[in-house]
Amino acid sequence: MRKKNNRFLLTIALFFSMILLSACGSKPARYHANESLGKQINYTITGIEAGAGIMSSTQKAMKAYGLDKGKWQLQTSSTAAMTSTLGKAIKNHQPIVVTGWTPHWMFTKYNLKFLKDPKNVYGKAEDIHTIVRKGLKKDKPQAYEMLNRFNWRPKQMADVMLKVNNGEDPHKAANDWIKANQKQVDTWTKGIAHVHGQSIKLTYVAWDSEIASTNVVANVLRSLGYKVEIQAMEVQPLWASIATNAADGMVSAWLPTTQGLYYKDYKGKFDDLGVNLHGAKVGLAVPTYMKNVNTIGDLK
Ligand code: PBE
Repeated sequence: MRKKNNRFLLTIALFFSMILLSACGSKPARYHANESLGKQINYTITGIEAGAGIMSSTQKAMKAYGLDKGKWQLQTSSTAAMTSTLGKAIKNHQPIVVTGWTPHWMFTKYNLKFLKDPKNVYGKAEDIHTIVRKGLKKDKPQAYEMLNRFNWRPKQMADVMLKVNNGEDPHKAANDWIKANQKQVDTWTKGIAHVHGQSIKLTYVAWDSEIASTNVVANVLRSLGYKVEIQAMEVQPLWASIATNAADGMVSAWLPTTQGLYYKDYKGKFDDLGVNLHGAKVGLAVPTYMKNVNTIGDLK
């Protein structure tokens, strides 16, 4: 009798815990064009690493468009977590707002749109600059000259990024790209004398765009005879590494808006070699199926 009773209780307990589990594990609802978006996404913008320029720009945008008053929040995470959350949301046709930028494979892989930014908080088109330490020109003139000439187009950077995203080793993806674009690469090195094992250090942030550009540049410097070390770090230390001469250069400066604060902070302590990629873009992005959300003001 007692045994039977126990078994009965156990069955009941199991039954309720299953209900509880399925309730907790239930997916958020699909996007509803005619309901308040804020409610649907818990008033949350899915962001990336804390130090990223796009995060401070987004804080500014939230103020400018009145999203700070009350419930809206910008969630700090990582680029990998953001793209994975984005991928899952799209698979389930759910609403999501992310900090987005191009060049990046997220715009190749998913149907996304930038939200219009009539107040121009994120700036229009962004450029990526090459920044080197003071004194590099004198100490390593050949490397300086190559870094000074380095420039490519968004589509080219995206090609390398997509390969890396598909699992190819960045060093190899960079070399494949160099082989396929040898003519262009030759214009970066033409007439520059080879060195013999001089070392040089480039720093970068491990964003896909910067992994692509840094590996390409590192391999080209290697072809000139340099022993190249590349080191990944957070954004603020990246700028500090150049300003304090701990590293020789970097090709990852998104300007004038995105990393403008760091540029201002360290001004006078680095050499700006100018634009290596023209026409990058930064902002808030949503899947294209979010038909009624087209400008940042629509989030309110
Ligand atoms: N990003 C990608 C960076 C620059 C490269 C847009 C995430 C940022 O500082 O926000």
